[in-house]
Amino acid sequence: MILKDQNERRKLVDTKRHRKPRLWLMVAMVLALAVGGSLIALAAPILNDLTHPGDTATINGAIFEVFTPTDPTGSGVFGPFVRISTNKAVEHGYNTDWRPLEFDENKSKQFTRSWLLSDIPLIPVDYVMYREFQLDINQEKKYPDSLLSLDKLEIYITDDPEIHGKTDHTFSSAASTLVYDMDGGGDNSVIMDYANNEGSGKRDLRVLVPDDLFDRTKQYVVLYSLFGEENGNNDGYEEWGVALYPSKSGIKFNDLNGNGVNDGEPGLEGWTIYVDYNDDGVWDGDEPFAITESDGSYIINSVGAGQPLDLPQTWKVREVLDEHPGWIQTYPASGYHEETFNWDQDYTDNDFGNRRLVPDVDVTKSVTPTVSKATDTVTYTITVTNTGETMLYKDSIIDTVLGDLSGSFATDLAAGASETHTFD
Ligand SMILES: [Ca+2]
Ligand SMILES: [Ca+2]
Ligand SMILES: [Ca+2]
Ligand SMILES: [Ca+2]
Repeated sequence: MILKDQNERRKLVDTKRHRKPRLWLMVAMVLALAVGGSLIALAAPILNDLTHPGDTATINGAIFEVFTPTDPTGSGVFGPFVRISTNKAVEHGYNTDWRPLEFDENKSKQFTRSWLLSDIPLIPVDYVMYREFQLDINQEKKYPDSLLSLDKLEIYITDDPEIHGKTDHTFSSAASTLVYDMDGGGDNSVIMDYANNEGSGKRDLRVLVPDDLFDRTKQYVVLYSLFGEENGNNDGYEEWGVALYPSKSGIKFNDLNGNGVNDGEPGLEGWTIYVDYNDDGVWDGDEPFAITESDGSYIINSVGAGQPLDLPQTWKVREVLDEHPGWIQTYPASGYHEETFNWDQDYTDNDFGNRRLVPDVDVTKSVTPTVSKATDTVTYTITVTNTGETMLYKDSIIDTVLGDLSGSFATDLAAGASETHTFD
């Protein structure tokens, strides 16, 4: 009973403790309204309260989410690319290979370095692709010191891994393009609480930036962030990076001879292959996928992204067959590949074979009586049989004597079925 009481009390304390930032948000909103009605442009930033598990905010098109993964920390799971570590209340920095570093970044190449766009995970949300960035914060445990604000987040692309000379929204050393700015649609801050996922390496926030903002001809991503203007930085570093998700790849082949084996047959382009997280046989909007290339190859990156589960996990990989009527799958025999996915692994040779069903038709015509004179009435019998493997869709049925008979026949004729009509 005592234990229960303690738990109850802790819950109460937690509830109380977490209520405060919500009030702040309301105050900020009231302030914003008040300022909006006056002529003085003294706008405080919009405070986005992301202090509770499950909190999300969409800021200038990017999705910010409180993130409390349970995976183990360290290499092989998380790839850091900029660590900001000072004891200053306000701290900032960006990733580059250039030394000396300009702001408050950790100088180790293990933690602050250039990062390829191709190594930023691509994940779907409602079938739209986003680039996923993750943030690990470290603060004092005790509220309100556990709170930290993220006040600036700017993401650039460039071809220079040693870019430097940061000024207002640009760099002096090399060309760059601003892809995303958290303050681009108005001044915003995100308030986070370290207590949600305590510990170094335990990430606290993930940010999803629409992939179509990124110019894929540029190689490197540069992420600049600033913390502590609203809720000051204290104990411990802040670090941005990416989860090292597993990938899945294979070839989709046109199994021309239908033997379920790839005999060097041509690839099939434009087919969707996906990881069926919920095993319902349907490609859902949050399930990672790839479209096969002209040679039939595909690679699904970021398997496991968006899932609250730690890896390893076992999931089935399927193709979307119903986007291709008239085709059947010949490989794998089960209809899917089943794979146990673990961090930072590439799973290959998950091939799919398909064959186009062969269409064929047979039409017969007979007449009674077989011998007649000009004034006799004769009856013609016409039979259409689907002798192919796939459904037939009627275009037209025209007889040289009887004319257009299309209206007498049904629109569809299943494989193996036949339809007979008589005409006088
Ligand atoms: Ca801001
Ligand atoms: Ca800190
Ligand atoms: Ca074959
Ligand atoms: Ca599914």
